[in-house]
Amino acid sequence: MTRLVGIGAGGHAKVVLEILKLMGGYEIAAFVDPRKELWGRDVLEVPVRGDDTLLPSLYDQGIRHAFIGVGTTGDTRARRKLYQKVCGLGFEMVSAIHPQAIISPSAVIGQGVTIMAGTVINADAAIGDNVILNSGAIVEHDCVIGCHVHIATGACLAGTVFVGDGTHVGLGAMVRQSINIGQNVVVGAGALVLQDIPDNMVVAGVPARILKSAEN
Ligand code: JB2
Repeated sequence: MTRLVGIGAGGHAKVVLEILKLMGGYEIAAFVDPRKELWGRDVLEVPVRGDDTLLPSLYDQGIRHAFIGVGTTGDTRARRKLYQKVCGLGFEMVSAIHPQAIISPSAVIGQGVTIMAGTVINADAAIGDNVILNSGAIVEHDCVIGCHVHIATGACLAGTVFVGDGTHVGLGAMVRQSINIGQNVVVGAGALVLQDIPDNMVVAGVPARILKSAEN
C-alpha cells in the first residue's frame, strides 16, 4: 500500500479520497488543513492531523506521497501554489483517476491529476500536471490542457482546443473546436466559447464575451 497525505479536507478532497479508494493500493493516512475545528476529527474516516506545518514530519514518518485536495471555483492560484509547495517538500503527487473515466490509450496524462467519474478524454489529448477534470467533463481529440487547469463538471471541449496553464473552465461550459484559451482565464459557468481568449480574462455568456481581466 502507498501511504499518502491529503492536502485540504473539504469537498473536493472527499471526492478525490473516494476515487483513490476505488483505485485501490492507497492508504490515506492523514489530512492536513488549516481549519482548526477539523483537527483531531475524521473526514470520511481519515484523521485531520493539523495544518501544513506537519508535512515535513509526516514525510519523515515515511509518508512520501500526497494529493492536493483543494479545488478551484475560478481562481486557480492557491491550488497551484500548494502543488508547488508540496512538491518542493519532496512529496510525490499521486493522480486520482476514476475507474469509470474513459481515457484514450493515446492520451498523455501529467502528474497529480484528478479525473472524475464520467470524464471522456479522446485520442491524442494531452493533460498537464495538477489538472482537475471534474465529473462528466469531455476533452475531445488533440486537445492540449496546460498545468493547474480545472475543467469543471460537465464542461465540454471540442477537438483541438488549447487551454493555457491555470485556467478555469466553468460548470457546463462549451468550447468550439480549435479554440485557443490563454493562461489564467476564467470561463463562466454555461458559457459558449466561439472565439479565442487572451491570457488573464474573465469571460461569460452565450456566446462568451470578455467581462474583465482576471488580474492573475
Ligand atoms: O493552504 C492550504 C489550504 N487552503 C485551504 N493548505 C491546506 N492543507 N488546506 C487548505 N485549505 C482547505 O481546503 C480549507 O481549509 C478547506 O477545508 C478546503 C477547501 O474546501 P472547500 O470545500 O471549501 O472547497 P474545495 O476546494 O474542496 O472545493 C471547491 O472546488 C471543487 C472543485 C468547491 O467549490 C467544490 O464545489 C468544487 N467541486
